[in-house]
Amino acid sequence: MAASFLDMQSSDAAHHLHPFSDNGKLAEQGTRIISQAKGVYITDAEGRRLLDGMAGLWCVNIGYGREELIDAATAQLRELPYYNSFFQCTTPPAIELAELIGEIAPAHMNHVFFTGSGSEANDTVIRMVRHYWATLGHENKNIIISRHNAYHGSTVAGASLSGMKPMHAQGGLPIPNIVHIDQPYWFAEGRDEDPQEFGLRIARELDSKIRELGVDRVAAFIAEPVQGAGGVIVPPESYWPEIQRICDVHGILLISDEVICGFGRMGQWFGADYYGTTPDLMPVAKGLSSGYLPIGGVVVSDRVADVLKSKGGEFHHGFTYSGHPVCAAVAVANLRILREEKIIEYVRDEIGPYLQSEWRKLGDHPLVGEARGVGMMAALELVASKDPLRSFEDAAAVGDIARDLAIENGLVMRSVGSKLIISPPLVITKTEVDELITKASATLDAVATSQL
Ligand code: PXG
Repeated sequence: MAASFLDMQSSDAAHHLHPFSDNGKLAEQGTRIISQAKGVYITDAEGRRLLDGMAGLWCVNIGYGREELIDAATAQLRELPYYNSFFQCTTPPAIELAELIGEIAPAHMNHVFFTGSGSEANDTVIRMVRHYWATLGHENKNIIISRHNAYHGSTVAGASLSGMKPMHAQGGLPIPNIVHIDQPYWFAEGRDEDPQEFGLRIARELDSKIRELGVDRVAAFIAEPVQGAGGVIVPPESYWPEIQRICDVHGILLISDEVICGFGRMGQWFGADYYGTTPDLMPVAKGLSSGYLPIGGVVVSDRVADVLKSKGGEFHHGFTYSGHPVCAAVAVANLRILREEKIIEYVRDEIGPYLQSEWRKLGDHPLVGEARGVGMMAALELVASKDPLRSFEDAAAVGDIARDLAIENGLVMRSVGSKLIISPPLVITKTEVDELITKASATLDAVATSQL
């Protein structure tokens, strides 16, 4: 017989250390045990059904329960559950997936290096970028510029590229030669300025930083098209073209971290397509397999791949699960669904615009300082007062209260400080969006009457 909910909870508290959690506190509070899911809904072990406004963790792009992915995994498990892509070997699903990614990626990107996750993808990015410049005879061109409040993963390399102070404080990060500049977060850091002017000014910090460090030292700039974990921070329109121009002028590599924005979330295959940039490298994960199995990778431009292949020699890097055949087979099935069911177009033309227009209406609520978003990701800035604009003193506490009230209302949202954010499955229907908005609105009312 299945263990009871309370038995499972206490067993979890006794043995399981959770990511990004205060595990002492969590053991006292008890975890929510999610046991089933279908479409855009998850069900917990107490039988409560919740609309999953976060698509798991920004990843279940095609929704839960797609038989095609289950069939692809079981067929591949029977045929060949594992083999590696080292030592002159490869497997049919890894070949097929690499080819498919080449087809959907921007025209100048035709290679992929597989990893198990987005963090491993960004570890790969650091090593590949440095190897690229060293191969060209520029050993000292090894500084990577990133941004404050960026999220690029949680390994030593990923956390170093990330711009999150609490992460750096644990374990003596960042590693050397990673430098951070400001983020294009207009609501929090630029409200006194015209948004487009602000976007340009922040982008030009990249230029100043390159000049300060010396172009012979700077290898690359890395950024998420839209910052996800930082709080769905959508840059002003002026930002990305200026970043691209600066990277081009100095000839440094542009890395577009597509772990969240990739595979349709912005109504294009990649965030780079949305903003019209031409990255040299794109770390990917999450939506690549819709989270059904762990797989990530780095999509590599011809500029970089040609150097690596023609004169890079052996790249001393790789993972046991690079190109794992079962994960790759599931990713192939996922990409076929995204393509054949025209889900990217659905986000671009129908459900994205609908979600955004309904979400903007939440901006009328007295607690909401800004309602923003793009495609299938959106944020609410909760404020103590709108006029004059005043933030909450304990931002994290407000966010946590709001998130818990959302769950009581049957909706999963994520809180980032005093922001409430969503990133639902791309296949969500208009009726389900209406339900999401109604529940988010009821949550705001409940927050307003709670003991803040
Ligand atoms: N880059 C970006 C842009 C990400 O969002 C990673 C890299 C790392 O991927 P892996 O697969 O190693 O987790 C991410 C991951 C959150 C949250 O709370 C976001 C992520 C991961 C965990 C939590 O919003 N993004």
